[in-house]
Amino acid sequence: MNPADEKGKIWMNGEFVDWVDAKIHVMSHVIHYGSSVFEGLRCYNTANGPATFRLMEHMRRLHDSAKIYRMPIRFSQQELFDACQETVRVNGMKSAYVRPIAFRGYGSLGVDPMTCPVDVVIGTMSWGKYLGDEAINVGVDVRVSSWTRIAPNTFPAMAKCGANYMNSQLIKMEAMAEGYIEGIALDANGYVSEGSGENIFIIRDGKILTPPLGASVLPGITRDSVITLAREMGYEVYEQLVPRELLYIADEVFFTGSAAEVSPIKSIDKIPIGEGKRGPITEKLQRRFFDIIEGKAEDKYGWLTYVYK
Ligand code: PPE
Repeated sequence: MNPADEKGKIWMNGEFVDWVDAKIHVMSHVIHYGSSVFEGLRCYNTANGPATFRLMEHMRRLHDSAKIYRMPIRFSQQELFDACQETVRVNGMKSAYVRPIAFRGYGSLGVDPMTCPVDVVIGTMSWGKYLGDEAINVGVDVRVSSWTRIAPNTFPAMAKCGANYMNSQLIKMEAMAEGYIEGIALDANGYVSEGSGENIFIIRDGKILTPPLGASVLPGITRDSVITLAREMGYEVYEQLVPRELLYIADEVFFTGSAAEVSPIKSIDKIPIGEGKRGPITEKLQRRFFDIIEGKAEDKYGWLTYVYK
């Protein structure tokens, strides 16, 4: 954690508490069983002031994740939306990574969570480039993971649940232990799924492909943004199953995510992708995406919510 962040406040169940005091009991359900649902989004310091990106969509997905896990959240999407904005304001941040999380708290142990309270917390922190400083311009080297993504009817991939990230950690740690920045997981049928914390896009012959929701992917909000922008720019975009080998013969491949933004992939399993550097369509999509989040282009979809106005 950044020491400056630790001087700030955390929103806990409707009240602000000092960062250092924002604690839960070690016997809380979430610690033992991974029973949390969470979000991650960025607040950008745009040319017109700090603004959160697609905040309502993130609050909707938080509620969706909670619903899948029968977890009652006592704050509406609008209340959580307002609380996120307020947390950025209270901490006086210009840019931030915002992390709302709902979890089964302290009550009883045992798998049945129903007697535990559902607590909701929002923290803000500074977070630089997710895949390293060079990732955005140069691209990253990744491998296909030996770990399969969570399979259908095991963990619901559409829910952003804390426990899903045990699978993500296996993917990430294996990749890093072998000198790669990230891993790409295949789904239970061997088709391309996603990264440990990113969706993936593949470009060949000018057409843009991304795995469908049925391939055990998180319905990424950046994924949706890139699909929207790519179609607006005249590209054909298909949500379709992607065989592993298509990765190697793609012209361009990139990751998307709130933390990763739009990050090009320059090699997979040591095979160079295209010319082994960021490709031209990826660069155009990045430019369009960054122009919006930097406040340089018109926000025609209403994706930004200004924090201090
Ligand atoms: N897939 C996974 C598994 C995932 O965790 C993320 C976000 C995405 C796709 C992209 O979703 P979206 O952010 O809505 O575009 N990963 C978050 C957490 C990463 C972390 O290390 O923590 C994020 O990017 O905030």
